[in-house]
Amino acid sequence: MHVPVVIVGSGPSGLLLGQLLHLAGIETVILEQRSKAYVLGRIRAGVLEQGMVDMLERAGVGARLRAEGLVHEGFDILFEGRRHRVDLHGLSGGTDVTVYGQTELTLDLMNARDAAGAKTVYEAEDVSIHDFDGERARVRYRKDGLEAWLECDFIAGCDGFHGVCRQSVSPSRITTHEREYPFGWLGVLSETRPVSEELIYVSHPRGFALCSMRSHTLSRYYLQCGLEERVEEWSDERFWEELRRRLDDAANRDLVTGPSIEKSIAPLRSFVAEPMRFGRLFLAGDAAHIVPPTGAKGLNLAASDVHYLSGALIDYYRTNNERGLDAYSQRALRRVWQAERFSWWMTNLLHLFPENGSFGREMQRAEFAYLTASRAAGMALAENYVGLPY
Ligand code: FAS
Ligand code: PHB
Repeated sequence: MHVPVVIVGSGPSGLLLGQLLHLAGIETVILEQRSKAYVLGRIRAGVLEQGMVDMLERAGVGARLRAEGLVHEGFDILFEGRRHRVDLHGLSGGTDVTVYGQTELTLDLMNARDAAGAKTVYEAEDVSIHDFDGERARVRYRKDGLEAWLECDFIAGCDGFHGVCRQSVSPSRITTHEREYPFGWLGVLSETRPVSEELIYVSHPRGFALCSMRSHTLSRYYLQCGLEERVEEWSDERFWEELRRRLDDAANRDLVTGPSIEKSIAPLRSFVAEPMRFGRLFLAGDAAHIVPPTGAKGLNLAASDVHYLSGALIDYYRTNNERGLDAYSQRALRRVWQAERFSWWMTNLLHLFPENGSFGREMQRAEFAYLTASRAAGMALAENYVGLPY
C-alpha cells in the first residue's frame, strides 16, 4: 500500500501534523505502538503558547480549548519566601498563555482524526523504517500478529525521545547535545481546587516546587526530587507535607490537599539531535529534542516543528518544490535552540544544585534580584515564556 506520509507516533506532534495535512488533502497513516487509552493516560504538559493555540484553531480543534482553557496573564515566582509576579501580558506587549492539559488536546486531535476517517494503527508492534534515503521510503509493522508494509513519499518521526525513528539513523549522520540534570520532578494530579489563580514557581532551600493546574477543580503539583527516589516511597501525606514546607504562609493557607489520582517521577534532561531531516525522514517534537519542563516548552516546541514541517510538505505537494523540505531542519532548530536556552536558564535559576556550592546559590539569588528589579530582565523572561515568534 502507498501513502504520501507515514507518521510514527500518535502524540501531539503526530496528531497535529496528521490533522494539518488532512486539511490540506494529504493522506497520512499514523502508526502508534501503544493503545489509545495508554496515550491518553499519560499526564504531561499543561501550558500552551499563543502560537500553539493558534495552530490548534487552524487545525479545527479549538472549540473545547476556547471553552475550557484558562487564559493566564502572569505567574508568581516564590524565591526563598519572597513572591514576585511576572506580568506576562504587560511585559510581552499583550501576549498570554493558556492552561489546557496535553491529555485534552491529544483527545481533541484524536477525535478530529476519527471524524476525518484518517487511519491510525494503534498497538502497532515492531515498527521499523527503511529506504528513507531512496526513491521511496518504506515502513514495516506488525498488527495482531500480521506483518504489514507501507510505501510512502515521506516518514514523519513523531515517536518521542525513545522512539525508533531517530535510532534508525546511522550515528555518523547525527550529532546530539545533551545535559542530564541531577534530579527529577515528582508530579501529582489531584481533584482539588488549585492553590492560586496562577502558577507558582518555587525556589526553596529544600528544592524546587511548582503549583499548576488543569482546571478550576484539577490541580497539578511538582516537587524536585532525587534521581534515586521511587514514586512508591512517596505517600500522598508525605508529598503534601513536603510541598507545604516549600510554600509560603499565603499558599499554605489556601492549599487544598486530597488524594492523588496520578503520581509519577520524570527525569529532566536537555537534548537536541541535529539535523532533523535525513532524506525522506523528518523528525519532529520529542523525537528530535527534549527540554526540562521548567519553561513549559516541550509541547510547544513540538507545535512549532509541526508548523514548519506541515507547511513544507503542503508546499511540496502543491508545487512539487522541495525548498521548504530542504529548509525544515535549519528553521526548526533555530527556534529549538532558543527554547533549549530558556528552559536551561529557568531550570538553573529555580532548582537546587548542591554541587554548585554557595557561589552557585548566590548567583541564583543575584539572578532573581535582577529579575525583580529590571523591566528589561522581566521582558526577556516574558517574551520567552509566552513563546518566541515562529
Ligand atoms: P510524545 O512522546 O508525546 O509522543 C510520541 C508517541 O510515539 C507516543 O505516543 C509513543 O507511544 C509513540 N512511539 C514511541 N516509539 C514508537 C514506536 N517505535 N512505534 C510507534 N510509536 C512509537 N512538556 C511540557 O511542556 N510540560 C510538562 O510538564 C511536561 N511534562 C512531561 C512529563 C513526562 C514524563 C514526559 C516524558 C514529557 C513531558 N513534557 C512536558 C514534554 C511532553 O509534553 C512532550 O514535549 C510532548 O509529549 C511531545 O510530544 P511528541 O513529540 O508527540 O512526543
Ligand atoms: C504543568 O502544568 O504540567 C506544567 C506547567 C508549567 C511548567 C511545567 C509543567 O513549566
